[in-house]
Amino acid sequence: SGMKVYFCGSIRGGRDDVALYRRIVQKLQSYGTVLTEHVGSNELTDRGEDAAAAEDRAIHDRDVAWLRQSDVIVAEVTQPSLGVGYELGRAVDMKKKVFCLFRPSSGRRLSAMVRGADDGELFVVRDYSEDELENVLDEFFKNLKINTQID
Ligand code: 6K6
Repeated sequence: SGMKVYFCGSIRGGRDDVALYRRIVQKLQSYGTVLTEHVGSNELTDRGEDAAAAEDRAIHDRDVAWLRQSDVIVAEVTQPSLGVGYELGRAVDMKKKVFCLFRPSSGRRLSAMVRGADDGELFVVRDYSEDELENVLDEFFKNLKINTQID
């Protein structure tokens, strides 16, 4: 499959959900190439210490280039992250297909700027619980293949 998937999840916003990000990345790899595997990496902390010498500018520029190359953006938005919010805004501007996953069981309320961006087509927000994760992704990618010619 030649589909390029860009996955967004919190890094400096906090790594509470990293185990879930790993699960998402693993599932996404069954649909295509995941450009941002590191978001699900256990070695990466919220200080981003794995960046070592990598400058923030280099991270930003590479991620924006990957966003541009991607066919679809999947974001886990339960843990608030400025970087993820920024990526979603850039993705909307690029008219990319965006799928946001939010867990109401967190007790949080998703930002109106993300929830309110849902247009039922290019930008979709899906509330889910952890046990539904794989099914929710399967359903989304099944419809994506029907509605677009990406495979
Ligand atoms: C480089 C190599 C491994 O780790 C690093 C350092 N940090 C980042 N590397 C790659 N992408 C990053 C890094 N920091 C943020 N991002 C992007 O922003 C990711 O694609 C995430 O979806 C998002 C997280 O933003 P913050 O604000 O929570 O850090």
